Amino acid sequence: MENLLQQLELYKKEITAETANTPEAVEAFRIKYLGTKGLLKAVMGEMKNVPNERKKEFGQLLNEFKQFVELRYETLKSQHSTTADNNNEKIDWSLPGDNFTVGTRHPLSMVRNQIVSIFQRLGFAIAEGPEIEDDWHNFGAMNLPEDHPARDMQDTFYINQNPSWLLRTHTSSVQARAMEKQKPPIRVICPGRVYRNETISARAHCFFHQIEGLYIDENVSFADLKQTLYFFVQEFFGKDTKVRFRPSYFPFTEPSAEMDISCLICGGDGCTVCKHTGWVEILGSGMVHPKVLENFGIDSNKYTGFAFGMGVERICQLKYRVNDLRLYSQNDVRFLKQFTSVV
Ligand code: 2NL
Repeated sequence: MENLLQQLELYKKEITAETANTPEAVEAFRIKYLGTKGLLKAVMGEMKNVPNERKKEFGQLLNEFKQFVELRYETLKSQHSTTADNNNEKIDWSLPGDNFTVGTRHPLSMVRNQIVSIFQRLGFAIAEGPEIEDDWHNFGAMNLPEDHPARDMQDTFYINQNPSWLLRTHTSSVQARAMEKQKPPIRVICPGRVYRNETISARAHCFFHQIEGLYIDENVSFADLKQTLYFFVQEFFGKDTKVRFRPSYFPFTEPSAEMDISCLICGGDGCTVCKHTGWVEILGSGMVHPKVLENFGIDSNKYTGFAFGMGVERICQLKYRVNDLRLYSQNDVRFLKQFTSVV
């Protein structure tokens, strides 16, 4: 028994001499002395060899030894551990928390939401569709002939694995699907991303955002088209904004017209944005071509309709004077945080 006492003293010296100065060494210390196969377990096991009359005395000694080892371990751990809660470092729980920043809506989303909600107030319902389309919904149904240049590989992204699929080049494909599903009256507004095979520059991008509208019913006239788009301009750009329509051409509408608004920047006096004309183009429109209606089994003698399409980037550029299309998709926070979102 005196042997064991001596042994304990030697162990204490050894343990005091231990200098674990990395978190790994502290863990090795724990395993060596406090682990399930460690020294403390072995020493405690000696209790069974202690005669009954000395059990109390040895029990106390071994307990002290245990506390000694555990204290040494805690000391080493607090000196060399990596985790904050093991440090003796005091935490002031009353300090105010870190602020977290709330993001803002993307300028294109804000402008899209504003435009869409104006048309919703006129009774247009939002319609969406796939970005990967087939030739029929994107081109064929829209009265684009087989040899139309827009169908060219140079202008449209076709899917390699199956070239009868493509990335939609306008959101007209969504309206095509609406005409397929519904009978007139149809009144839909279709916001979405569209793709064109363009070299990326300040003025062109391989994808952009469009909003197209379609209204088909009995007795829908060109006057309805003009009044609807005029209302939109007054709501979006303000009551002082003037509009003008110029004849144009699209394969899917006849007659077709482009709409200009009086230049927001110079008020019509002439500046670089309006190229000194006082007017800027904002959308294309027209009466839905009878062939397009008949493609969906809509009787073009009974029903007429108007349609229009605008580029969200273009409208956003006019509203916020963004002069480089690439800014919209670079996700530079210095750009994005300049727009405080309300919608
Ligand atoms: C533009 C011109 C336009 C349409 C889009 C359309 C859709 C159907 C039927 C007929 Cl389903 N037309 N859409 C019509 C005229 C112009 O977009 O410059 N967009 C950026």
